[in-house]
Amino acid sequence: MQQKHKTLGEFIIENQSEFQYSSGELSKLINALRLAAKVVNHEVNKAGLVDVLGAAGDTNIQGEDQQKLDVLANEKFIQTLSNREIVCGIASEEEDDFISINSNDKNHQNKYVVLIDPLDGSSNIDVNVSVGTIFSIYRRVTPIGTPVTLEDFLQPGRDQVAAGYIVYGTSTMLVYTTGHGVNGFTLNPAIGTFYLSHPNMEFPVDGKIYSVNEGNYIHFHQGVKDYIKYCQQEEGDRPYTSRYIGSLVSDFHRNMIKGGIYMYPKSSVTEQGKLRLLYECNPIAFLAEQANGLAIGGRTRVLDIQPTELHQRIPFFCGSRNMVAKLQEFLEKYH
Ligand code: P6P
Repeated sequence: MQQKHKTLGEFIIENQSEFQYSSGELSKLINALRLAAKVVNHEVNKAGLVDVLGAAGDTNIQGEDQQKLDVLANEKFIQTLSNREIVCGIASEEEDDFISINSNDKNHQNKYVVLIDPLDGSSNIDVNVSVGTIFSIYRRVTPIGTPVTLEDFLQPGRDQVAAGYIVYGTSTMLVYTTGHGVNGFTLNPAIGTFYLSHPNMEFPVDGKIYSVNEGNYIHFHQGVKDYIKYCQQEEGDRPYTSRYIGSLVSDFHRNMIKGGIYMYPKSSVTEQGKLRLLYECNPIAFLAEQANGLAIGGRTRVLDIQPTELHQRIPFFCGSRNMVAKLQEFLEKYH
């Protein structure tokens, strides 16, 4: 069968051997995320009917409580993952603490934990701009059969077994890696099937797009300011184009296809940065490196950062290899 017409289900089965030591659980886990993505996609796509369905907090025309979409997305992903007893723990941007999934069957040997940002950029929903779900999967490090601990979640990004995102854009795509490259699947909403539309996704080594909220410019580190000015100078293939959607998944997805760099620096306002290490930066960094790009948290490789807190924030820069390397030159000047 041609690569491009393969469904996500067929792709998972064909690549089962990639999931080292997995007895099919990781495949079941990716399948569960696929199901939850379709449910959330349905809700996101009808969000524009708020006047008809009622805004969050109201009761909709069916008399149901209308939930905020990020709360609903959180519930759908947690429910889907918990019901199938394929994970032993879940951490979410929407949950203060991690959730331990106590399996009923004592012999059940769940060995994976999932960390998730159920609906990143959800403030864009009200203005009909694309949003995304980001997920990160690890093998637990504490003994199988015992309740998970914080240690199972505070693992460096280099130990992820899989990571990916769903982007709810002009079309809905699921993009993920298990450490063997990055593959993108587009949903055919008419039949609810994801098809392999972007095999072996890779960042162009160079790019001409920079993505940053320039409204924060005055608060940035001098090295970041100098790099932004470098992007704007008229020389060689510059000035570059500025594109910033305000949705990490969307900016990252576009830059991976076209080439570019995404930056969320720390600043005098956000002293640690804004993005969360565990369920935003680590999964996106894993994808970036698997797509021949780079991801740094300033002077360090994101995937080498040892997490200390569930919701910790870091400065985040990722994208085309040569663009991130050039930024690093500017950052090094001031250390
Ligand atoms: P700002 C969305 O809230 C998010 O976490 C990312 O998806 C996005 O890139 C960034 O924050 C936008 O933040 O401060 O520029 O509005």
